[in-house]
Amino acid sequence: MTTGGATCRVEGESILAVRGDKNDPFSRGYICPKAYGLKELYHDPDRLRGPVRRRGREWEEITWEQAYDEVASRLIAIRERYGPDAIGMYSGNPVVHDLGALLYRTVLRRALNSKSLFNAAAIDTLPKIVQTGLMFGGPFPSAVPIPDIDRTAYLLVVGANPAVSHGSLMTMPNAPGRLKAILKRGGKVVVIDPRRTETAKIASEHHFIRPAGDAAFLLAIVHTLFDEGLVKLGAAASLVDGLDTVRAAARDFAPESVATYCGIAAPVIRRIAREMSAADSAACYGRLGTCVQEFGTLTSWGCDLVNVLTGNLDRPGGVMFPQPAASLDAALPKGKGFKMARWSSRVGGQPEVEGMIPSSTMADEMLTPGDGQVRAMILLMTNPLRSALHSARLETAFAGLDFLVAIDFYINETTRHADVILPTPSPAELASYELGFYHLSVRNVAKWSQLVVSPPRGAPETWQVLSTLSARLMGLDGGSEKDVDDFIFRRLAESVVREDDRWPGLSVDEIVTTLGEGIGPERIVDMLLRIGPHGDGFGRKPEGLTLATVQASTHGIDLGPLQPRLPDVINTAGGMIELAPPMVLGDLARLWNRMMEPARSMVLIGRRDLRTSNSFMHNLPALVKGPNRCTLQISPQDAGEIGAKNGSLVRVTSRVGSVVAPAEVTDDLMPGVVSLPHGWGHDVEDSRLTVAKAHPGVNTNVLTDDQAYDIPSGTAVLFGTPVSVGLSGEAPSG
Ligand SMILES: Nc1nc2c(c(=O)[nH]1)N[C@H]1C(S)=C(S)[C@@H](COP(=O)(O)OP(=O)(O)OC[C@H]3O[C@@H](n4cnc5c(=O)[nH]c(N)nc54)[C@H](O)[C@@H]3O)O[C@H]1N2
Ligand SMILES: Nc1nc2c(c(=O)[nH]1)N[C@H]1C(S)=C(S)[C@@H](COP(=O)(O)OP(=O)(O)OC[C@H]3O[C@@H](n4cnc5c(=O)[nH]c(N)nc54)[C@H](O)[C@@H]3O)O[C@H]1N2
Ligand SMILES: [Mo]
Repeated sequence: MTTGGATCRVEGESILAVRGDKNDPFSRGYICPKAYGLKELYHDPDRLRGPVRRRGREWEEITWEQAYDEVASRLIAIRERYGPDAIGMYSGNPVVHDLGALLYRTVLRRALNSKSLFNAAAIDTLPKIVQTGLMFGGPFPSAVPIPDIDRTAYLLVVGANPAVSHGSLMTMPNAPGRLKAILKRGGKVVVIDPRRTETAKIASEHHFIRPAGDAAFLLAIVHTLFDEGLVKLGAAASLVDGLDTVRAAARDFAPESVATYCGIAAPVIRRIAREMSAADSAACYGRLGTCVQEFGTLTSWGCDLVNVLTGNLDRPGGVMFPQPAASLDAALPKGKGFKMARWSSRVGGQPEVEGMIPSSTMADEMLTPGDGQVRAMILLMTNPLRSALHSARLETAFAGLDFLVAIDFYINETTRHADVILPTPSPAELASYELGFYHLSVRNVAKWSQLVVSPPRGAPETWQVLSTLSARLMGLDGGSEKDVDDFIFRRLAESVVREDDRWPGLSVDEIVTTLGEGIGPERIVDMLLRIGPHGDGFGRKPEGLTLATVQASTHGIDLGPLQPRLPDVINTAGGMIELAPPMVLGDLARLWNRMMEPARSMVLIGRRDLRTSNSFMHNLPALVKGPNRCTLQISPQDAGEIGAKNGSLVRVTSRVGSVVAPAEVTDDLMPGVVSLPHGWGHDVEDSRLTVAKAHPGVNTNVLTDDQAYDIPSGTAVLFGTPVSVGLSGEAPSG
């Protein structure tokens, strides 16, 4: 049985082993450590198999019918009393891997009709969404240029650690192998990071940067390109607006002026600019370190300016736009791809972006009385009390809600506050198709992964839970599941099929009739594949893809390397790449002011390791065994100053909180920077996480500050929190 890039050996209801699938054309046998977790997650006795309701400090098992009744009646009562915005929803990171959740959360959002919609993307990607939306026109994710890593001659990695994370906005199996292949073919990988990461250790060179120094560093590259006459636009040549404005904006950012602030010497910055301009192809890739920092939008902009101005947008080996076989963005009207700031968050005034408000606003919206105050929350696969900023304030906010429902399979630090928990099956029990990630993938591929084991009898799939809740909230509960799904499917078909589309004469009626027997995510993916760029157009191109042909190819279909398609992607109102969006330029003064301030003496950044997936894999013995990984990494110089040695307990204090963690002294860290991983702190009594509680670690988001955010996008600062550190006499918290 194969799933994702993995093959699983199954006997009865047990998963015996998980291995890489050597015949998968994309992964070639490599699987991410998370896939190894499939088996342990499936067998984890702490994982909920049916809905539970809280009774004081106890949990009682209830039927699905009781659960739906309770959730719907409580939510409807709150909506009637306080209006739709009083019900918030936060959809978390695992949603992107759960096809049913990804497709049917949209339905639930429509049913809620609330402005209080939070999203993991609004904690980790908003600056990129805003910047690519303004520059290229959106919608996210189809306007994000992705490094063509398999063909590039020069990769500049800024604030990302793909060797551990497998990329994300450059999704790929076997990132270390692909990075090494660049060097093997004579290319170069340059890493800019305050930590000498696993990626840096593979790279040709690594430079420490002071956290949040990136916007200045990238603008200094842009400055150099103009200053030394190296600007070339390549495929973008006839498609850019605002080149002179960029030149003027970069004038003040000479490498010599920013070197002290960002910590990278001027000659190095100039050399990188020259090398990128001269390389046969080059790509600048930024990820979390460019997003969850003080200047996320400016930094994300800087990355793509470098890509455009070195002639690398939309060329093989540069950054390119994937063309997924199935996409929900199929039919947005041209020029209307991206929307933001149609309203602002009620309390902090942060702009809405594509219907989401930044997660930095969540506690405010829950705690501040008044019209529109959030009084109930729906959590869809998220653990914000460990993954979102300023945990203490958020804890108060969640504890004070009138009603909380979690669609989740653990009773963890957040869901313990829930009134009802609705567990959906574990990933091994669901078929999957990476609808979201194929937009960000370094190759065009299409693979349907069958479920490995069947969910228990009577247990609904994720889409069924979301569809049932949506139906009840919309007052459609009289109809059968099939009736409701037919209704949902028709609405979706109407939104993705355009008259001037690639399939002449194809109508919604024809689609709905042809797929009339189907139900759930499979039917939707079938439609999206068939109307997609490689599809069969409902028989109009018989050799094209359908769900059946994709499913029949157990190892996945390779649709080849990324292809140039810039004119197709640009979706701004003016039809041009907006190199200098006013909203982005407007933030330069803030950067400039910051550069004039004295440097912060100590700041905290995050860290991922191979055996984590944010906060939720710590209950799996194979993924937590071994030495404690929740350590405070600190440079020898800083450790010396406070008298800390390996293992010394160090207190880290920010404006909003304080934690104690064991020191790990390492010259991998830049002096003036300390690093703690996130997702730990499994230290609350009433969670049900037996294994995680035995390896609690500390919660770094006790320290992150709700008043620190990137202004244009509202994104919380998770990296670069000013802290003080000192030896602690006490036992570690937790
Ligand atoms: N194993 C594993 N893989 C994962 C995840 C996981 O939890 N575990 N999470 C997934 C998720 S949700 C995401 S979003 C992706 C994230 O993917 P990545 O962004 O590749 O992952 P991070 O390790 O957070 O890398 C961010 C890097 O930015 C650096 N950094 C911090 N501050 C700054 C700064 O100011 N400037 C610069 N230049 N660098 C800075 C950090 O040291 C770190 O190396 O990973 C995904 N993959
Ligand atoms: N300080 C700091 N904070 C960070 C980060 C950082 O680098 N530093 N990274 C940030 C990033 S990039 C992200 S994306 C967020 C992620 O943060 P979250 O979106 O909160 O993701 P997780 O922490 O993985 O929590 C996932 C939740 O979903 C549940 N779950 C997991 N899989 C499934 C499933 O298949 N079905 C069901 N029903 N439930 C499931 C788990 O039990 C858990 O409660 O964290 C952010 N927080
Ligand atoms: Mo993320």
